[in-house]
Amino acid sequence: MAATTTTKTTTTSELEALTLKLTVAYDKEIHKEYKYADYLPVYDETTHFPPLQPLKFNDRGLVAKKEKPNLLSKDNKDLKVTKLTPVIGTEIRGLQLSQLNDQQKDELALLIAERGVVVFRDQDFKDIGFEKQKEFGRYFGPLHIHPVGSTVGGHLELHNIYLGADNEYRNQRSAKRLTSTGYHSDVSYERQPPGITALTLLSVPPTGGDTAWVSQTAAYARLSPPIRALLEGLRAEHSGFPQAESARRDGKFVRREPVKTEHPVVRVHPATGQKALFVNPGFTKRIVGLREEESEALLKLLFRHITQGQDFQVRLRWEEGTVALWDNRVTAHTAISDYNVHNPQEGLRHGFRITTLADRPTGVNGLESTWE
Ligand SMILES: O=C(O)CCC(=O)C(=O)O
Ligand SMILES: [Fe+2]
Repeated sequence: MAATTTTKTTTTSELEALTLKLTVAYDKEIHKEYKYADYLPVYDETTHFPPLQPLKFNDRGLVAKKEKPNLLSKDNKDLKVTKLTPVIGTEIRGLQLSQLNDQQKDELALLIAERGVVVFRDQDFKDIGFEKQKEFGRYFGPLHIHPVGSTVGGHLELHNIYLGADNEYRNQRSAKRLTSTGYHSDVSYERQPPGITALTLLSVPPTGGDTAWVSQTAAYARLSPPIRALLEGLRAEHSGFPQAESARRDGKFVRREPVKTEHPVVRVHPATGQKALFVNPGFTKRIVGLREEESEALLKLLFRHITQGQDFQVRLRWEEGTVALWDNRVTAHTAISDYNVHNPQEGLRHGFRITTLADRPTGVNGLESTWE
């Protein structure tokens, strides 16, 4: 892999005014003709961020009308809204995310909370430029900067999604396991973990590379009343340490020191009032206050429930122009890396994620997240 180093200075904001030392994580020669070459992954190897501070969060879904008369307007003759499954996932055609007004975005926030994931087809979103993409995300909450991941150019808030033959780091990591799937809720170890995430693919393989989500609202509702009652009184530890440690081991830069947070195991969504399981195999390490064997057994049960519950999951087949938005408070998701990155016929899968931070989780009877 040719590792090239570039230095880039931007001026629009304090963050962007920082001088970033960027190491590209791809082979420039392979992508010379690629339309979205500016979006290929780079590692910023200089900017170190202090811990995240408490932030004000105002859930846009709280002011939305339940019927969503603006987003799902009867006057829009092009609009086609399809439930992808009865339980989770809605697909929308005939609306451009880039054109939505504030009322429509508020209603969208509520729809995402209700349906877990909302998929927009035929979007121009990938072509509106970095600034408009970030501005769209910021409407829903402050943008998260990933502590270790590769990013897009000088835009640290755009988290890169790329697995190519020229990115051996990712390839080798996934080769260690029987399956590449791993359900998680994005960076759930943060004190105020993400609400809405928008994932845009710029380049979609002809087949494969789907994404799957599980409804944590449905996962919670399926449990028997005594187990629900038990879980409602518990917190679980979510940790960013293994991710940071494995990045360091692989020689990657950690731009924010990892944290551990104890979040309620059952979380109440501020806009819908719905209860959802808030544990995931990606980041949840133990249930607080239980003996080790009890915690292991309970997490094993819940992780199996989440990953095997195909009757409350949805799998998205990406198309050119697809953007998927989900609410990390009520879903977990996994990439499905089933294509051979070493075979050019199987294509390039490349995109970027915009992740918005949300509320400090609140559980049943006001149970709050805590940390040391
Ligand atoms: O690439 C994907 O399908 C999903 C990757 C992912 O976990 C994310 O974007 O948060
Ligand atoms: Fe993710």
